Amino acid sequence: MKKEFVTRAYELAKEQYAALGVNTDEAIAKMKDVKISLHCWQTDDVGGFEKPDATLGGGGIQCTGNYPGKSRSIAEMKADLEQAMSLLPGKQRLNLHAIYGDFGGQTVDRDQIEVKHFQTWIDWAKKHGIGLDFNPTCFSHPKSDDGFTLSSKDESIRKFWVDHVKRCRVIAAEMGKQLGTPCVNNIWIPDGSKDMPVDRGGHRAILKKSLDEIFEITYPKAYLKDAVECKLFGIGSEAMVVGSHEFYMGYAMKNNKLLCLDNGHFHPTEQIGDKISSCLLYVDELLLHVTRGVRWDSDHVVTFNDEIMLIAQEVIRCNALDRVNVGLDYFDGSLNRIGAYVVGTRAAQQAFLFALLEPTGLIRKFEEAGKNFERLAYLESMKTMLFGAVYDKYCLDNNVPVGIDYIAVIQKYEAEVLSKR
Ligand code: RNT
Ligand code: ZN
Repeated sequence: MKKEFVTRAYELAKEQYAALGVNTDEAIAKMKDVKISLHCWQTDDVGGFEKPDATLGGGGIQCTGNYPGKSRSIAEMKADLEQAMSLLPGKQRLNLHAIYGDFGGQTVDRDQIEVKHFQTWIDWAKKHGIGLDFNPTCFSHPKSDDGFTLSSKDESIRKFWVDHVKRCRVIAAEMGKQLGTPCVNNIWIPDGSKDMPVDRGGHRAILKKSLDEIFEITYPKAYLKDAVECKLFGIGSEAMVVGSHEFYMGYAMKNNKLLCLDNGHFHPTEQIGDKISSCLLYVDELLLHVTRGVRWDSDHVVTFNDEIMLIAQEVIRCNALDRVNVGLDYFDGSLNRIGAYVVGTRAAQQAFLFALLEPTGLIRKFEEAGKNFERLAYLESMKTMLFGAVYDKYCLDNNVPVGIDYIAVIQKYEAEVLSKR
């Protein structure tokens, strides 16, 4: 898109927002604090680079679609991430799962992973000036096949996963230390039961015990932030998920951990945007897993929809950008995967920029005066303001393609790189 066109449209938008007391330049400047953590697993449908190859399974999560071009090695994954990041304004972070270590063709079981297996990732992140986040991988493994990991009644299995997660914390803390920005290590486990269990309590007590063991060692918060992720149900764990919302909300509050809210993990009409202001009263920080569930936790590519808008609005309205860590968590194998990153990340960024452009103080006055029509009219009118021109200016300022211009770049990468895989 022509630079001159973007600038002209922005001038109009700036005037339009200024009439409501909103400073668009300030909103754009504030976007430097919106650092979205890109989930590496969209490049390869959560496959990982272990030997022997793990295939996504045993976790109640599923990636559908077989669009060609998924990454098959760390080199390809890095190239894909660099391509995606080159099309995104601002700085992102990278969120790694433990199955993406640089294992050099060796078989390294999950309870054996070490910092050295992730040093090349740390160096890569350093080179790009980005932070890393991390996740234990407690699925896609023979020891997760019976559906229980940290809450398993089989002591050897439980111990194996406790060891894995402990090692992940060592690695994550080292990532944070070397990169000078805390690494969020997020624990999600698949544990649950397809049909009605009679010992929900037993498994939850075991999970609590495992977490207590895992967190025995403390690391400086400047290096490591521990998060725990709840879920309502998964495929094969429809009747009970051990790590439910109440379980982790309680655990995070009591032990001052980050609570991870994934917007695919609740009843379809529940809004995690509504939960943010409550949770922030009781925990220091949150981790958000931003996704798009269609009828279930289907992990579709994020779009600029009401759900994501409410999430971003509540973070901004609560003035909590510095207490909310934002990561993406979707995996769709049915479309160009680089495109999936760019569409989803841009949508999440747009939600934050949109929220930063809200004249919240003005609307709150209507609310407090009981003027509900005026409040609704303002909220609706915000949707048709010249918002796109402000996001375009943000892209222009960051020297990345504006509007639809990134599509051609991705098509070229597909023709030259992805289609040859
Ligand atoms: C699964 C959780 C979890 C995973 C990733 C791959 O339902 O959302 O966060 O998606 O760990
Ligand atoms: Zn998640």
